[in-house]
Amino acid sequence: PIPAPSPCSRIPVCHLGAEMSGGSGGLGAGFSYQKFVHVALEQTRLRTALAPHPSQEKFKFIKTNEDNTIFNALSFSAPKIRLLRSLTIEQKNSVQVLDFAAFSEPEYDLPIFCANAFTSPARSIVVLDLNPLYDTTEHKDYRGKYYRNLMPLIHKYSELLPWGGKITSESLRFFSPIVIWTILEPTEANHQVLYSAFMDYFKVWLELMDEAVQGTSVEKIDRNREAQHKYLTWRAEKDPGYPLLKKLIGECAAKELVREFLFEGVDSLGTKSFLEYFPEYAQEDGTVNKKRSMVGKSFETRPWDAHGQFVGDAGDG
Ligand code: BLA
Repeated sequence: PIPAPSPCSRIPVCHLGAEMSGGSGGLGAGFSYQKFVHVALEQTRLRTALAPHPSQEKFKFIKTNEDNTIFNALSFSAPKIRLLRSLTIEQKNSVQVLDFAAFSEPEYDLPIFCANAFTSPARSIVVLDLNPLYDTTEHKDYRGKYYRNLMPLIHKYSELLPWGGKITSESLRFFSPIVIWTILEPTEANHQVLYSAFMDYFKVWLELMDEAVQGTSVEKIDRNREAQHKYLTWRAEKDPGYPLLKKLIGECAAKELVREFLFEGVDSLGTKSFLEYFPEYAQEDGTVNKKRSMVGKSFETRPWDAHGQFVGDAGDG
């Protein structure tokens, strides 16, 4: 399909000229997330046939406010995979960003692969997870199905990628017991560990995808679709990366990138609004509260035990 004309001047509708080079190599804070994406796509192609997703065309070339900033946006679909997309942002000698996610077709209740890293010369802020489609505290069967066997992954990395401290409380329901939430010094050694964890987690997701069997009942498929839509709705509205995107490409393009690329499906998989899913954010005039969190930050320490059982915030008593 031909992408719809964009009202945003920073997202060119017609692409002339040569394609920008993909791997810009080790830039910025000393390294690049391009290799993560490259190897993940290679691994995916060993198992399935990736086809370009329609959203890719429109977002391949994004103009930024700053000359030293390179955006790379790729998106695909495949059998069982509704959307696999990645965005990297590279700023010479400063910021490096990775946002890599994979969403299954609603016929499957697969977790959502989620790898987010924001690296500045000061630190790397990282979330790596197989985000559950269903809250694992409420849905013990879902936790058993996908996470019981994966708990060793958390032991493998808990020392080198320790819990990052207090976090937006609302985020927790989108995280699984094997989430890696960490803040690191942006050293080469830490980058290597992160790469290793990223590949381990992504290979696990690919394995789950391979084994996934299609849900049979319409109700189950509808439920999966709505759960994915709720997740997309949350992230399209409250993702912590948005202010930076807005700064780099402007509000109009940032909004399109979020709704039509990063969280594509938010406008098609369901019709419920943000406030229908998250009424606690409603303001008196009916608009969405711009605060990221209504509850505030909590969970000083990892709130799951070794078995993936939610134990909450020890610090809050
Ligand atoms: C910070 N990013 C954060 C934090 C989290 C995440 C948990 C710490 C602050 C907080 O507690 O909210 C990531 N939160 C997530 C993810 C989910 C979630 C992945 O709920 C999924 C459900 N980060 C990015 C991208 C950019 C980015 C693409 O993933 C930039 C384009 C930037 N993240 C970024 C910045 C901060 C941050 C600048 C620090 C500033 C802040 O805390 O707001």
